[in-house]
Amino acid sequence: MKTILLTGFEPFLDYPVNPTMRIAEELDGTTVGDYQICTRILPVDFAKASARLIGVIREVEPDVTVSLGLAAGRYKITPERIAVNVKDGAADNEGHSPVDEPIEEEAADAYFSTLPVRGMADALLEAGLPAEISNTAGTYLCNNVMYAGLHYAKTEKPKMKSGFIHIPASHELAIRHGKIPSWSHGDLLRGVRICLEVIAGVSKVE
Ligand code: PCA
Repeated sequence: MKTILLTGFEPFLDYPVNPTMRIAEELDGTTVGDYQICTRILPVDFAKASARLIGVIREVEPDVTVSLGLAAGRYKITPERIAVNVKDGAADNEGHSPVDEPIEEEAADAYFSTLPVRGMADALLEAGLPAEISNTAGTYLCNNVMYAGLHYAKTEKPKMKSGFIHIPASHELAIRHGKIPSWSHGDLLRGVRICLEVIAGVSKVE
């Protein structure tokens, strides 16, 4: 059986719940087609998140790495097309806020996702879930982890596919936050499963 490593993130900034955590927890150990899903939660910490991801990739040896992140304020599930070699953003959970720093010195400016971003967006729409490809994962931790996974694949593990999917807030988070659009946990979970089915080649939508 092949393996998909699925990562979520811990809560951060003024988001006391990260819906990616519950999704990762519920999908851990499940199967999609020929793939076993193995999940981990990453820290919102510029100094540790990439190294944690690479450590887990070395441990799990996945065929595919899919990272999930919360994009609070977005209305759709958005597979990310591109990761850029920039760290810049609000304070992480350790209080660090880098300004205009490269993630990797002397490395590619950007990497394209090697996940089927168009297929995932189309399958979500076909299933009645709002979705579109996003052309920016920002410059915060989500972009950082996406870049790290793709850089590792490019330099060390060329057969591994890798990429990132941003999801909207859950109702649970929206109630606590007060000012962001949200989806039910059930729809978020269904959406992520549909993306995994496209990756696994078992999506009913062609
Ligand atoms: N979203 C943030 C970091 C953690 C998360 O879930 C981001 O979009 O960068």
